[in-house]
Formats: sequence, C-alpha cells, structure tokens
Amino acid sequence: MKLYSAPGSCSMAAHICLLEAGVDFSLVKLSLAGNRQLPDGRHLSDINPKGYVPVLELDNGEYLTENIALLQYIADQNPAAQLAPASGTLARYRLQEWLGFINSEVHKTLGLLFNPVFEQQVRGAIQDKFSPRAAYLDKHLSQHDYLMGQQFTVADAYLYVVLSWCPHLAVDLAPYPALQAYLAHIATRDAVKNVQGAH
Ligand SMILES: N[C@@H](CCC(=O)N[C@@H](CS)C(=O)NCC(=O)O)C(=O)O
Repeated sequence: MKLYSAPGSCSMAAHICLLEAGVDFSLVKLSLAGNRQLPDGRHLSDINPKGYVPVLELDNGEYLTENIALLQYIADQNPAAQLAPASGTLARYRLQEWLGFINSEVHKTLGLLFNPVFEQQVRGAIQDKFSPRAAYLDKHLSQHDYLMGQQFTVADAYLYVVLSWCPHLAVDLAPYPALQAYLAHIATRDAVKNVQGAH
C-alpha cells in the first residue's frame, strides 16, 4: 500500500492508522501549497481527479479516496489492531456516525478557515457553526475516554488531526476542557508522534 499525504493535512489521519495497524506501506509526501506534482512526475489529479489528499494506492494498483473510506479500509484490513468494530454491527454504524460527523461537521467547517479571503464577519460565522459541535464533543469526551468509549478507533485519529488545526486557525479550545484533555492524551500515542515527526 502507498499513502499519498500532505504535511498538516487530514491525510495524516490515515498515516496514523497505518502505523497503529502495523501495516507495511510507503509514504508519498506532497505539498498542497506547491504545484501538487508527485515525485514520479505525475500530478495529484492523475491519481485523484478530485484533486485532493488523502489517496491510498492499494496493492492491486487501484486508488482509494475519501477519508471515511480509507480509514475503514485500513481498519478492516487489519482487524487485530481493533481500529473499528466489525462490519454489520451496530457499533460499526456508531463509528460511521462519528466519521460522518467529523467529516462534514468538523473537518469541512474548520477547513473553511484556511481560506484567507474570508473576512472577520465570515470567520465569526464559521466559528459560530463550529462552537456547538465542539461543545457536543466536549460533553461526550467528559464521559468517555475515546469517541467509541474505551477503545481508540480510526475516528479518534481523524478527529485528532482536524482539531490539531485549531491553534493555527485562531480557534480557541479553552472552553472545551475535556476535548483539550482528550487531544493531549491522543498526542502521547507513538503513531501520532511518529506522524508528526515525519511531516
Ligand atoms: N472529502 C475529502 C476531502 C479531503 C480534503 O479536504 N483534503 C484536503 C486536505 S485536508 C485537500 O487535499 N485539499 C486540497 C484541495 O481541496 O484542493 C475527504 O474526506 O477525503
């Protein structure tokens, strides 16, 4: 397997999960700020016509895109790592509930703040949308170690990565102490430290 990833981006979640799963994989780093050329001369859009990371190249040569798909694929290929509950169980739908929430409500809300053309009023509106979502997470994490309860899953890797953008986006997490404690705890995992060192 080969992961195409960009430093600081959401693709770090798949990287963390590949390490957590102990998978043999190679990493291809590219810069989203640059021309998005791959080391072999191709362009990011050659492997993902949608033009973004993450992209996972499977052993059969196919490319898989979309965080939610990649993360579940990595978990399912390596069940011993227990990064996701078994397919078809209610717990698995709960995981997908979290992944959907992280993807469309957290990732895609916070991600808007990277756009420098948005002025203060728009940034304030984006933060207003984010706040109740952060409060929801904070309440849940005040009662649970991880999103799924006792067990670290791919959803935690994904949430960790997108919330790690907050300091760079001037989004204050101080009102959410359980969320801050959760992030500090996730940051101690070897896979997370390794990925942060590699990017
Ligand atoms: N729907 C995609 C979105 C992925 C995404 O937002 N990737 C960002 C990095 S965090 C990216 O590559 N952005 C470049 C672009 O959109 O041009 C997914 O969940 O995988």
